[in-house]
Amino acid sequence: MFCFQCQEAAKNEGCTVKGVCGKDEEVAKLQDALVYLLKGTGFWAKKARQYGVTDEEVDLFILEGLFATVTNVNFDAERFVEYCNKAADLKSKIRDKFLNAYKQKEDSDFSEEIPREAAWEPAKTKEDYLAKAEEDGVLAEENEDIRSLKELLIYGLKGIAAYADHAYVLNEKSDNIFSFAETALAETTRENITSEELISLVMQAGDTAVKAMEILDKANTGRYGKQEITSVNTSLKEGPGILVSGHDLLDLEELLKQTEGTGINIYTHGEMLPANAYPELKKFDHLVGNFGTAWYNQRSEFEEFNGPILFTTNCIVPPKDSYKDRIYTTGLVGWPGCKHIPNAKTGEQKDFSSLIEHAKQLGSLQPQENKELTIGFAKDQVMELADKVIDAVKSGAIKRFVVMGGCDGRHKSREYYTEVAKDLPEDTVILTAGCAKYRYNMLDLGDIGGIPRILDAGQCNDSYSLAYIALQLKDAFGLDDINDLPISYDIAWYEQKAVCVLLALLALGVKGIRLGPTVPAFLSPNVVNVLVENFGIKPIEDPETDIEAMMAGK
Ligand code: FSO
Ligand code: SF4
Repeated sequence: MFCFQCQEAAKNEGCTVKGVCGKDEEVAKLQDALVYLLKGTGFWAKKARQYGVTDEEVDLFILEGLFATVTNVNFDAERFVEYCNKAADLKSKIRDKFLNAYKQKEDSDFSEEIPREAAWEPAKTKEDYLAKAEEDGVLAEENEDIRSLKELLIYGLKGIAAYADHAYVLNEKSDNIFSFAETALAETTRENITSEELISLVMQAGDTAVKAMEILDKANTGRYGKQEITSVNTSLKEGPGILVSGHDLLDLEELLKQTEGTGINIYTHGEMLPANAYPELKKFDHLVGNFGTAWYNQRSEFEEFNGPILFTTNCIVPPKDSYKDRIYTTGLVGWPGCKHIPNAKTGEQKDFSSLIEHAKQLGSLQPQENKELTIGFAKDQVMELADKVIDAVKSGAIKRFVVMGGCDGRHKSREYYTEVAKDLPEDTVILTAGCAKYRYNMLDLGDIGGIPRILDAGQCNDSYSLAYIALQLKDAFGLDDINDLPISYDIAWYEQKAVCVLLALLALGVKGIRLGPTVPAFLSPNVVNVLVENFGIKPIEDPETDIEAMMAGK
């Protein structure tokens, strides 16, 4: 196998025998085969669009297929065989629609050369998919820079797909996103594509990432209201409980409805924490708080939580036998041997009854001493404080904002982010989103004139809020350039949604981002140079050096 899509790629080069995440060779190859089929599907879907033909089943499956291959989402080989089969069927479906439309319009059969991804007719067996991945995996592209740019594009697209899929289940969609995903996939099949063309596509991916986060924000706030400043309980209470992880607010909402009046308490974990700040979710009294921290701590935290655990999206890590029977997956998540709750029919809710029965059987959790965490500083809430924030900047009470959003992860080097948070001068405010916050959100950093020194906007997709706040401040201060604001970016990345967020920030014109804890293994030295020269991206150094530089606006 070969995979280098996340920050924890072995030796910061690539996983070759087994993934650090737990992905085995078979699943890695099936994921490669799926992406290969999606590229072929994208080729035909792009052609069809040129003839006015679209197919929403195809558009949606492209998002779902890409999302399923994000790090830590799905480890179940059988599910990937099913996804590959579906991709092959939909590829044929959209191809046939295009061929018909072409013939009708051109009065002849389509006879142009087609790329191998579009031409492949799999035998629809696991063996065939594995053989294809062996012959045509990531390393099949020999030019290191082209490979690097293609993968940067595909990984950004995986993040876009995840956010667009979350929006879709909440009835928000964008044809521009479908169309861009198909174009980008199709373009990666071109043998003669140049670096310049790929860089242009990567920039367009950044614009599309902004759009994806924007529609997801609209979907979330439209259905659940604007996040409110909320003090969240972070300890266990008497009574049975279910822990909900991942990012899918609709799954959480349906589970809350189905557990109302049962005596079962619902807790969030990891990236589900911000759910506690949405009025239409916090109105459920039995949403009692958040338990645990970032995704990689689940192997110890889930042992402590004696109830069922529902994974709605990433990040699942290899479960221990001590709690494996309490793990339930849903949506695109999968782990072999763990119970999976299937999608509902259109217009119906998912059936969580097995999970609910399991919680009742397991009985009460072990109560703990209460601790609180303050969240809910997404764009609308911060804008309500805008006057206060602007005054504090003008008076010099706030010298600088430091955006420390992104992901948390296993590496010890991520202690850097705790140290930076602790050592930043007291006239700084940290803006955060994503699971990166768990490195410092329990620190008591106080406030500046009532403005907390850590403002948590929510999930990683709520980085949109952080960009929005920056753009509003730019206008409020009458500046021409977002980079003239007293804001530094010290971003932590782990998986492909963070790649999407990074591309979004670049598309918004943000320069001088620090990216850590390591520079992505999939970026070739030449591609790193392009990012350094055009956007001033830099690696992190030590906390002291970086704090000094950031305070000097560098
Ligand atoms: Fe991070 Fe990833 Fe969002 Fe996590 S982008 S690692 S649990 O998925 O979620 O902040
Ligand atoms: Fe390795 Fe990351 Fe790929 Fe998993 S997703 S196999 S840890 S590079």
